[in-house]
Amino acid sequence: MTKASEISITRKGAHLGAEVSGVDFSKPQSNSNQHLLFEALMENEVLVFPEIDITVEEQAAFGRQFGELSVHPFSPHDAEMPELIVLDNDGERPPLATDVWHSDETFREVPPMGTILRARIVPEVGGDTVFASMTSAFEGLSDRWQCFLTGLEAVHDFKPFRRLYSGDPASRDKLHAMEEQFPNPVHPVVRLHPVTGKKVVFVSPQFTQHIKGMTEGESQSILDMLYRLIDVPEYQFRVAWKPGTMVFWDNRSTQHYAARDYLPHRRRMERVTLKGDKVIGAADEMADLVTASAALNKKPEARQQADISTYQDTTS
Ligand SMILES: O=C(O)CCC(=O)C(=O)O
Ligand SMILES: [Fe+2]
Repeated sequence: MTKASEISITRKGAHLGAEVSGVDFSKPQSNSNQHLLFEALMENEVLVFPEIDITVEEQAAFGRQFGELSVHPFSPHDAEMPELIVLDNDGERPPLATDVWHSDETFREVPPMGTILRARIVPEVGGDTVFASMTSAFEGLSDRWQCFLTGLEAVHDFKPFRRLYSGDPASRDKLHAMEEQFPNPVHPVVRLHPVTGKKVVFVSPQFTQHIKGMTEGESQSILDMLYRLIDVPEYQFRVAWKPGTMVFWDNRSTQHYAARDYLPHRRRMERVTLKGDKVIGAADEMADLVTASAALNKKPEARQQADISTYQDTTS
């Protein structure tokens, strides 16, 4: 257990997941508490704050201390606070597709860095959310698979949200507009975590369409093999929500699945999402090393220029 000032962090899952207590959400976190929580998120990938009594404004203010909040382009959002997503489901209003493994919004060129979700109304049984460490999934692969996957790229798509625009011509026009606004991004299959430097499997059944440069059969076989890793119980951590439980997850290193086993009962969750950074592939890191080492073999005046451009490439 880590303790600093009044905050304590207790690891709960073997590969990911920790419980955090002692955070005062009624005021901004001190620099040292912010640092402690951020480090805890990087180390544990999923932080659970059990049964806290805060408003959505306090939840949003807490999130803003770790980055800018984003507005989801498809999910209906709150009129007063567009960064807030309310997931209020029951038998009449079932969830759209949160019971498919995913990292949030990888249909964006720059997907979120993290998500903060808080339970308001929970069913008596069911409605758990399962998280998987994609860092552990990568680490569990053999060297041969790790090498083979590094450098592959996959096309992502806002697949489940397409069904919101079925039907009349006006909806189809809107869909085309969304396709123009959110063209399918290409992300590395193995992502380099921008903070920890760890490698992460970054494909999901929810948003990944195909692996580039392969036949459909080849792409699907590899994706199926990678999706099976998400199902490995050892890589998972399960959250059983109580009213007030809040979870902050690192969206770059984990995936999640919201069990749909509580319908027709009601479950209401409130979410804010933090903007992320451009996805860097593990192969890009290797390419940078190759560029840097090539630069060292150049004549001195050329070396200086090459060093500067290498630096700019990695920080832009
Ligand atoms: O309802 C949940 O537990 C998770 C829903 C979800 O996928 C999300 O908020 O990103
Ligand atoms: Fe999600």
